[in-house]
Amino acid sequence: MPQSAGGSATADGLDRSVRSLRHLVAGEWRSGYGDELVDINPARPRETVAVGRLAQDRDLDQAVAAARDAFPRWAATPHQVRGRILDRAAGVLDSRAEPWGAELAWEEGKTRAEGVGEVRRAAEILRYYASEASRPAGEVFASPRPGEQIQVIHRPVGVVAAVTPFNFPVAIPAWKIAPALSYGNTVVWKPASLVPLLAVRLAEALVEAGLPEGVLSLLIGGGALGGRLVEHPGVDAVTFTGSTSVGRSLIAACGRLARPVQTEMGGKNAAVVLADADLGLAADEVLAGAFRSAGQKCTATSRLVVQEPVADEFLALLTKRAAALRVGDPLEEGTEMGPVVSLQARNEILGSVDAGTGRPGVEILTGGHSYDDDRMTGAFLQPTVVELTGDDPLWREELFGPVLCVRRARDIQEAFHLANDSAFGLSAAVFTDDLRAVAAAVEQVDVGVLHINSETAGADPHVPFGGTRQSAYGPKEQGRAAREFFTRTKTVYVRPSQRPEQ
Ligand code: UN1
Repeated sequence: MPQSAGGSATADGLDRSVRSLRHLVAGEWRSGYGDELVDINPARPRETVAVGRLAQDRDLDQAVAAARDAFPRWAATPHQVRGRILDRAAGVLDSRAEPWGAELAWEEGKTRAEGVGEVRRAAEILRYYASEASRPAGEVFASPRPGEQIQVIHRPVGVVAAVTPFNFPVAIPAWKIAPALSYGNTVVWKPASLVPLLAVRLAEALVEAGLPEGVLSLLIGGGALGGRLVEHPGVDAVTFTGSTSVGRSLIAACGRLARPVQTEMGGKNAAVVLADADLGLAADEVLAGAFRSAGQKCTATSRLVVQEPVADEFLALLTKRAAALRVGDPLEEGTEMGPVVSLQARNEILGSVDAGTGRPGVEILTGGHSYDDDRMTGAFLQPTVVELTGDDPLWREELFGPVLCVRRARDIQEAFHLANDSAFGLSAAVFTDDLRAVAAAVEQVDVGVLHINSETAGADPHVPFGGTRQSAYGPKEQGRAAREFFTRTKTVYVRPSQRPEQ
C-alpha cells in the first residue's frame, strides 16, 4: 500500500495529508461502495494523494435519474441565472487556483505553474459560458407568407454524459460541463480514474456556486463504468475526450443507439520549421509543444518537419535545449518537466521507443531513457528527440509522452506533405515569415487548429477547437461552436391568428 509523505505542509507548501475521494450523486456527496481506488503521485509512486471507493451501477442509475428529474427545471431557469452560477464557480476556481493547481501537479504530474494555469483556464472557460446568455439566442428568418416570422431557437438536449481524460483534469471537464450547463442541460460526469481529486475540486466549485441538486453528478470509476454511462437509457448525448480506441468504441455504441456523440481523440501533431524561420523562436515553441505536460496533450508537438538547409543547425539547437530541460518533481521550484501520469504509461512509451531503436532509419538524438537516480523512481522519462530517415511506427503512433520524431524535407511542398502524413488531423504549427508559405499552409495543412509561429498546443475558450480525420468525430468544442452539440434547434413558424389587413 503506498505511503503518505505525512500530514503537514512540506517545503513546497503542499499539505500532503491523504485526501478522501467522494462522488456527487443527486446533490449528495457519498463515499461509494465499489473497489478501493488509490490515487498516487506519479513523481513519487510510494506516496498516496487520495483514496476512495469506485462508484457502482446503482450510483450510476441514481445519478442519471437525478439528472433527468433536474432537467426540466434547469432548462426553464433563465439563461442569465444559470450563467451567474457558472460565474460564481469561476470565482471559486480563481480563489483556489494556487492550492488546487498544486494538487493537480501532485496528482497528475504536470508542473505546478501548469497546474495553477490550468485551474485559472477552467475559470476563464466557465466565465465565457456564463456570459453566453448575453449573446443572441437564435435567428429570425423572413417568411414568404404575409405576417409570419420564422424563428430558429436553441433548446438543450437533455442529460449529457461527459467522459474526460487524465491530462487536463480541470480544463477539459470545464469545457464540456460549462457549455452543457449554460445551454440548460444536466450532466453526469465520469473523469479519468487516474485524476479523481481534481474532478472532486471542480464539482466542489460548482456546488459551492449554488448549482441545484442533480444538475451535475460526478462518478469516479473505471472504463467499464464509463461504458455503462454512455449506453445508459437515461442519457441523451455523449461528449468524450480521450484515446482513439475508446473514442471509436463509444462512437460505435452511440451509433447503435442513434445517440449524438462528440469525441476528441488522438493527435500526432507536426511542427514545420521552414528555412527562413526564426530558429530561436521555433526552438522555444517546439520545446514547449513537445515537452510541456511531458508531451501529454492531444495537441502536443510529436512530429517535427525541418527544411533541409536549416536542419543541422535547428536540430543541434533543439536537442541541446531538450537535454538541458530540468526534469523532476513537478512541485519543486524550477522544474520544467514532470513525470508522465503513471509508471505503466512510462513503460509503454519506453517500450515503443526501445522497439524503434532496433529498426533501421531510427536515431535517438537525445533522451530515450528513464533515470537511474534514486530521486527519479517516479514515472520520469528523458525529453526525447528521434530522427527518422523514412516512414516508421514512431512517425504514426500517438505515444502521449515526451517523444518528438523528426524528418527532414527538401522543400515547402514536401514539408506540408509530411505534416499531412498522419491518420490524425488535430493541430499543426508552421514557422516562417514567408507570406506565400503561410497562405499555402492555410490552404494545404489538413488540421482543425493551425498555428503560425507558435506551438501546436493551446486553445482559447471563445473559438472552435477540434480536429479533422481520425482526431475527432462530431461537432467542435469551445466557443459558440459548442452550441451545435449541446443544443438542438427548433424552427418555429409564428403567424398571428388574425391575417393582417392586405
Ligand atoms: C491545449 O492544447 O491546451 O486532450 C488543450 C487534449 C486536448 C486539449 C488540448 N483535448 O490534450
